[in-house]
Amino acid sequence: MRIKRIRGATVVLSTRLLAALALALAAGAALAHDYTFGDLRIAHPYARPTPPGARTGGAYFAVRNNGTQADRLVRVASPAAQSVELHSMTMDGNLMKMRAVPALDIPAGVTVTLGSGGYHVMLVNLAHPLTVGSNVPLTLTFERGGSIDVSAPVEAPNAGADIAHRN
Ligand SMILES: [Cu+2]
Repeated sequence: MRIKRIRGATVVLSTRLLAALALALAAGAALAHDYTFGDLRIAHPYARPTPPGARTGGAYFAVRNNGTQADRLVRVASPAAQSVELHSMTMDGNLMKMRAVPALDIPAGVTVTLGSGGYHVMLVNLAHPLTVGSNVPLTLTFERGGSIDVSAPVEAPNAGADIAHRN
């Protein structure tokens, strides 16, 4: 909880609002890609372009759990790839290790961001390369919250800083 004084008036900014603002800033101009369903909010899904011949690609988003009970992301599906896996990435000395995780915990009141901390959606055996401007449909399934279809635009790595970006 942070309290700010403006001209004698006390403005109380809730931690939830601050988190939302932080998320909004992180997501930049791509806020239009938000999906709210039940207690969950999916912010700024995106995928990265892949070079020709690449078999795998990565997709990312943030999940906010506004509820009072923990949830879990248990499955991601996409017609863009033969299979879709949830991965964590950790450093083992100088070695980057990716491993499949069966589910991703989304605690109550918490935003879990794929892309930071090493979590990502791995698209395995892509149907075709992911090109900037195309969209990757993803179906996210949560243990409590159920399933939602989102569209992840393929964005170049610097697109987050591009204020003119819109889809
Ligand atoms: Cu991976």
